[in-house]
Amino acid sequence: MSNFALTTTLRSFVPKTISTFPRKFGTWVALFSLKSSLDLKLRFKPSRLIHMENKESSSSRGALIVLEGLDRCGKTSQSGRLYKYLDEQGHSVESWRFPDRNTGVGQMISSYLANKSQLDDHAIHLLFSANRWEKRSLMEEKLKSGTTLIVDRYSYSGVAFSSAKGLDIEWCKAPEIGLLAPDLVVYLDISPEKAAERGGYGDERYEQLEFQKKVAGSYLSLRDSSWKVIDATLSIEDVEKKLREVVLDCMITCHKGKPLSQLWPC
Ligand code: NYM
Ligand code: MG
Repeated sequence: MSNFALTTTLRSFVPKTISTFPRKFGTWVALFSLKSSLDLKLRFKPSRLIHMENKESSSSRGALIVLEGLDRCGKTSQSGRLYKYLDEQGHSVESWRFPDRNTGVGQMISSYLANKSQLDDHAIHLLFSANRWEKRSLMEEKLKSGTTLIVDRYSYSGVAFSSAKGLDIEWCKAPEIGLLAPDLVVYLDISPEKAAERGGYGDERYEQLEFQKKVAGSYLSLRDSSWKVIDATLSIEDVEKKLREVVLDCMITCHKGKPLSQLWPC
């Protein structure tokens, strides 16, 4: 593509009202050239199987990127590295995680995970869900204002961990209905045995091999073809590289106006 054609194409992606246009424009040029150097083609695949009711009108926005996986799969390190990279590239990006232990609900969850309090399995499931609901409107605001969110665990953790305890999977999904659907779910794939070898588990509830095996099974039944699965046993750098590729792809689609949608997959 000639420089002129590339410039014209990019201009049509960038709202004229963005006051940071020159910086953003440079960023997107960098992003596109990085992508072409990776020889990646834009993929305009249909949205994953998600109810599309309450569709938002198309406008440029940030991407909702979710990282999922077993405990010790490397999600938290990779979220941090991805955040740093995107931030340095000049993107508006934030790093989030669930549970968000800073809220009142989050503190109840934290105390439960630390075995300092006991709760019925259904009750703690609903608290995890409430913890996402209390951040929902802020999440929507950030995305619409153009900020990309990298989220370490989301609804899939909620369903995978609770259903691994034996709760009905449809019951587990129900309180998540209406939360924002991720634009990308990346699953960092590692066997429960290999994850357990990684410096051992901490003292938190759920950090036990037998339970993690059940969680791995639950994740498997939740996965659909839209998930990007990355081998989490590769080197940190290789995982990071693969992660960047799928994330940049997704960010472009959202920047071009992919509508926001809601959980849950049909
Ligand atoms: N967890 C996390 C759940 O059981 N349900 C949820 O909805 C979420 C978001 O909390 N073992 C579990 C998974 C983890 C634990 O998360 C704490 P982390 O990412 O290890 O701090
Ligand atoms: Mg953990």
